[in-house]
Amino acid sequence: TKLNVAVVGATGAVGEQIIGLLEKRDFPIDKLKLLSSARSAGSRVTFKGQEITVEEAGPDSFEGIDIALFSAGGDVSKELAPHAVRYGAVCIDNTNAFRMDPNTPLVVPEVNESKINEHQGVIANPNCSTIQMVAALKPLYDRYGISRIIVSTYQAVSGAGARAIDEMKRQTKEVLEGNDANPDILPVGSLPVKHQIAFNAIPQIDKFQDNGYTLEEMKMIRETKKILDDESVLVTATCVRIPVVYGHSESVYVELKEDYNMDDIRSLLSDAPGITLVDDPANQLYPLATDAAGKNDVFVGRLRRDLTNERGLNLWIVSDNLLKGAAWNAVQIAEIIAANKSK
Ligand code: 11C
Repeated sequence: TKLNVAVVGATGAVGEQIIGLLEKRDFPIDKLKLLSSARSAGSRVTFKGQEITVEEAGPDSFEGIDIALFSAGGDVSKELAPHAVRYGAVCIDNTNAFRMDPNTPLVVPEVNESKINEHQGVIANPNCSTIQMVAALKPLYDRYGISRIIVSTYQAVSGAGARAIDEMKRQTKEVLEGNDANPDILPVGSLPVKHQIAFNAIPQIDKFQDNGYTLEEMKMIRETKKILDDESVLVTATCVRIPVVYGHSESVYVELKEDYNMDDIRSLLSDAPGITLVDDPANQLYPLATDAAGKNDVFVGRLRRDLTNERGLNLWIVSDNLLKGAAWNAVQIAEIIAANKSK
């Protein structure tokens, strides 16, 4: 069966990757509809050798659409996803709009694929930094149980959108030429205070919440529990923006519920779908953002038993935030829906 697919936010950093993956994966598409804000409407995108004109998204853009992939910001999803559902489409939403809604499955196929079937029109794609962490930890969770996770992230600027990439490049040039960086976008476009990202590390991603954590940190905490379907897992996070273009890196301390064997951990990770183990310190091999960029997998390395806790394990988890962290996870879900429809 061939499906009619809509991409909302088609000209954004994630939208572009979604379109690229639909082509690369030869997704069974009958008609591809590309939608955006009024600002980007009218631009042309090439898909399988054909030019498609991007149209302005509105409540009536979804007639005949089977699957709608949203990545145009939470407000757009909140406004338009209900209309897409009204027209009978299944929405795969990349934003924060519906993730914690009890009626919306929050899906990472390697972790909880079966939740896809429980959707009531919308399936939420988790936050990028959450996806790569839970995908890597799932095999350990299944085998040993997890009592606690302490994560610190080193996140790429592309997570803040295409404009943030340009901003980092511009600032780098300015600073190298001896000028002021003149920060304009990061850490949060809509807040008045801006910080330099070139040659810097900013311990703020998204807005601060009343508890002193940022929204990005709270997303990692809440979404991890929902995806693992286990409120008892203790999670704390510190999220940091660094001057990398593609690929979020994470230092993760995980406390397992049972005594573990390191060789077993290695084979669990080696055998896990979507995970690539890169862990050979003798040859200085470990996951790097520059190697993960452009790839769909989650890369795991620097495995070592914690020196302060026998059941503690430290790892380094890296993945392309626009691919597994967003577009690839969404297209994976779309592929599963497409396969179910043609059964
Ligand atoms: C970042 N994680 O790196 C964010 C981007 O909730 O989907 C993704 C925001 C989201 O800035």
